[in-house]
Amino acid sequence: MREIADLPAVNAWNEWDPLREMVVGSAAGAAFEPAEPGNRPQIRGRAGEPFPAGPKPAEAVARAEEELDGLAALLETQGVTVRRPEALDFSRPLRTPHFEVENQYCAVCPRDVMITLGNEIIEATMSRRARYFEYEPYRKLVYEYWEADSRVSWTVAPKPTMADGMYRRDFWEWPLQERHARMHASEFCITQKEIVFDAADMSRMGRDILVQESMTTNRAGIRWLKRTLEPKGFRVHPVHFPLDYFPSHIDCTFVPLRPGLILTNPDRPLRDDELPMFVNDGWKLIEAPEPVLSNDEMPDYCQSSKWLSMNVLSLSPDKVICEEQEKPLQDLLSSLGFEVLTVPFRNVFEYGGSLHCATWDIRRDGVREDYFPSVSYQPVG
Ligand code: ABU
Repeated sequence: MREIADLPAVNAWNEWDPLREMVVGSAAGAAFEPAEPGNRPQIRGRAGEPFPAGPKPAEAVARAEEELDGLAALLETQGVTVRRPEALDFSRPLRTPHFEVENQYCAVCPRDVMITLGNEIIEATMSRRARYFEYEPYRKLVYEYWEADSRVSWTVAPKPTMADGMYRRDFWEWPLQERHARMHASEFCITQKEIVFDAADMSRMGRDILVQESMTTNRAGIRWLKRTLEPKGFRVHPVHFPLDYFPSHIDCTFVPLRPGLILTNPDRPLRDDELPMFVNDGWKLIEAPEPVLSNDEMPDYCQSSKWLSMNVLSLSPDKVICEEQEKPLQDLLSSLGFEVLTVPFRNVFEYGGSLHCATWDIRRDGVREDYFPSVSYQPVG
C-alpha cells in the first residue's frame, strides 16, 4: 500500500480505508465491572451468584495481554504503527459529588471511549459510572497528536452526572413481555435527561455517521452529535435494531466493510424505515454466519453476546482481521474477495469486546467521501 504524503497526524473518515496508525487496548490494571444502574454484570449461566469485584486475576490479565500483544504484532507486520494506552490501576474506587463505585473497569476497549472523525478526536461522555474516567489512559496520546499537527482538533463531550436520575432503575427487572412491548420506544436503562453516548455506538461512512440508540447512547446524545458534527459537514443518522433488547455498541450488529458492503447480524435486523438509505444507493447487506460459540459458551465473565464473532477489524477495503476460530465468517469474507488475517482473541472477550472494540484507529489513508448521493437530507450549518 502506498502511503499518502502529508496525511494529517489524525485522519480517519470511515471504517475501511488503508490503516496506518492504531491504538490497541491493554488489560493491565483491569478490574471486574461493578454492578451499577447502567450495568448488571452476571456470571454466565449462574445468574443468581454474586459477580466478583476488584482487580481481575493476574492470570486472566496475562492471557488477555498476550492476545492484545499478538494483535499489535500482527498489525505491525502489516505496516501499521501501534500505540498503547497508559496502564492505570482500575481497581481504585471512584467518588464524585453524584455517585460512588467500588472500582473502575479497564482500558481494553478504546473504541468505546474515543473516536476519530476525520481530523478530529472526540471523547465520548460514556454511560456507566465505572467508565467515567476511562479517557485517562488515552490522554497522553491525545495531547501528543494534538501537539504534533495543527490540523488535528479535539472535542470532549459534556460529562453527564451519572446520578440516579440519569437511569431507569427498573429496566433490568422488566419481564420479556414488557421489553418486547417497549422495544419500538427505544427506552433502555438510561433516560433522556442528560447527553449520553459511548463512541462505539457510532459507525463512520465518510460524510455519513450512523449512531445506534441503545443502552449506552440516548436521543440527547444523538442530538449533541448532530449539532456538533453537522455544521462540520457530516450527516448524523440515528439507527435502530428493534429485536436487540439490550443494544450496546453497533459493531456487533452493523459492520461496514467497504464501500457498498455491510456485514449484518441476522438476529438484529435494521428497522424497516431505515433500510432505504442503504438500498437506494446500492449497498449490499450481507448476514454474518452463526458464530462458532453459542451465548452459553461465551467466557464466564463476558457480558457481551456471541456476536463478538463479527467484531472484525478492517485493514483496507480488501483486507480484514478475524478472530482465529471464526471459520464460517472467515470463509464468507474470503468468498467476498477479502484477504482474511486471523489472530486468537477469545481471552479478550471477558473485557467486553473483540478486534474492533479493542482498537481505535488514528490514521487511515483517504478523505471524506459521499457514499450516499441519494440521501436528500441536508443538515443545517
Ligand atoms: N461491546 C460490544 C458488545 C456488543 C454485543 O454484545 O453484541
